[in-house]
Amino acid sequence: MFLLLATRGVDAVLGNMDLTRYRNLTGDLRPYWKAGIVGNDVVIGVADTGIDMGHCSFVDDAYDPLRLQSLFTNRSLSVLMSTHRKVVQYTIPPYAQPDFFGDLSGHGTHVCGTIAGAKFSSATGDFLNSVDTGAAPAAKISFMDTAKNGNQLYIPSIDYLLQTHYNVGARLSSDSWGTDGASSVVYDYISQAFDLFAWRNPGFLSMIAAGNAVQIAHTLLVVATVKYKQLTKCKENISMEN
Ligand SMILES: [Ca+2]
Repeated sequence: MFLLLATRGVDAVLGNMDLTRYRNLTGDLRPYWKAGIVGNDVVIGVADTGIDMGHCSFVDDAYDPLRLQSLFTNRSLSVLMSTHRKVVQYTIPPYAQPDFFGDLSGHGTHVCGTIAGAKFSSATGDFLNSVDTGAAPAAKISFMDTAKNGNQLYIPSIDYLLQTHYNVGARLSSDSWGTDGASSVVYDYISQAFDLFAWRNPGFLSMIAAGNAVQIAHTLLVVATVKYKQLTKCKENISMEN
């Protein structure tokens, strides 16, 4: 990637973040954007507490959030939205409760915003470049809503989760959640399931929260004990539903 940036005449910015740079993220400190790498034709699978589909970073006037909510009332469902500017699939697993749709906690909206959230500019027909624009503003999201409220996630089998994303073209997943406590310092069946999916699908990469317990600093817990992944940082707790 850095070689690619260099060949396009762009200096990659690695570290040295200070307050001045932090407050000027829309300047020249977006080397990937400057190189034209903004997530075009990329779908990223995410499982989390939900997405506020009326949020300015995700809303699409052709898809009324209230109508979407009515579709999900009292049932699990996968809604494909191939022309939605940001979310190509919103799905709720079979075991879900009636009120899974949406995001009361804000965690999932925050995560998806960091990844690919982008306000739409009707003037330019493109995304707005602002401090709250996600890392890949042209990318789209395949989303699995795994929480009815709060931050407790009910994750299905990992194979079901990742295959659901894979089926709509995702070759990346972002999973900003994990288990908690000392007993999670293991390579367990959840981590193994991520690796098994990667082994079966060599072009697929999962990006996983690196640690999920502030009381055990500098420690990788499930699911960050996966062997084939890229680590990020976030906090969310799960239980497994099969
Ligand atoms: Ca939800």
